[in-house]
Amino acid sequence: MNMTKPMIVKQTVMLAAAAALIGGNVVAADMAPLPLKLPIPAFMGTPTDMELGPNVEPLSDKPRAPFMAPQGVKNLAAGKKVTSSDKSPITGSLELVTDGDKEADDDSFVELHRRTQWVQVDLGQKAKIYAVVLWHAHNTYQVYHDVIVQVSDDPDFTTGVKTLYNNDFDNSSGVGIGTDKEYFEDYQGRLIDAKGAEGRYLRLYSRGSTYSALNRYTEVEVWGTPAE
Ligand SMILES: [Ca+2]
Ligand SMILES: [Ca+2]
Repeated sequence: MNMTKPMIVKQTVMLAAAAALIGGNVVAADMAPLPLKLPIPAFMGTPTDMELGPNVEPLSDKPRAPFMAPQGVKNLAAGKKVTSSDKSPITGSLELVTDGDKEADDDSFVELHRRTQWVQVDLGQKAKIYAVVLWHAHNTYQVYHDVIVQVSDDPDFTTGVKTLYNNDFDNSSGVGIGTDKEYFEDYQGRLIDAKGAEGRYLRLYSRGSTYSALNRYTEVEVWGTPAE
């Protein structure tokens, strides 16, 4: 113990010049926690009995750790144009996906038909993306199926497609098998690490939830910087 102590002190001093300690983690000085504005939690407590597959992430009662991204990143999806596989949503309109309203209210989401559907956000230009944050619906406990998030420069997603997230473990949506976890919706949304992937268009798939066969989208945020 006594022998290792001086070494740790030395490392800390060296790192202090180019880094900060945030949430117990050493972080480069040009990084900062993503400035997310979260909606009001709509429910508390534990889920009622629900039949869940083996692919569901256990519920956590802790808030999500801050996500570190380069300073100055913005939500590039704000107010941007949204298109969809569903040309006539059941309720709401596609603009609701990027209008900034993430609350769990009945007029805050667009509701698409059953089976696999997608929404697509056009960022307007190519961007370097660090995080995608997605709220389907957080009015009650539920797990969405076949959550797939892809980025491309091709609006038709036929070429240059990068998959950022895919939890369609049985390929029921036909986009390919994914190994990511299913998860419970909540007010924090799902934050997906995009690791600096580049592209202009984001496409987000789903195939109903444990609550409903329909597909709700409350908000999509795409945090990044315009690409050079
Ligand atoms: Ca919204
Ligand atoms: Ca599936």
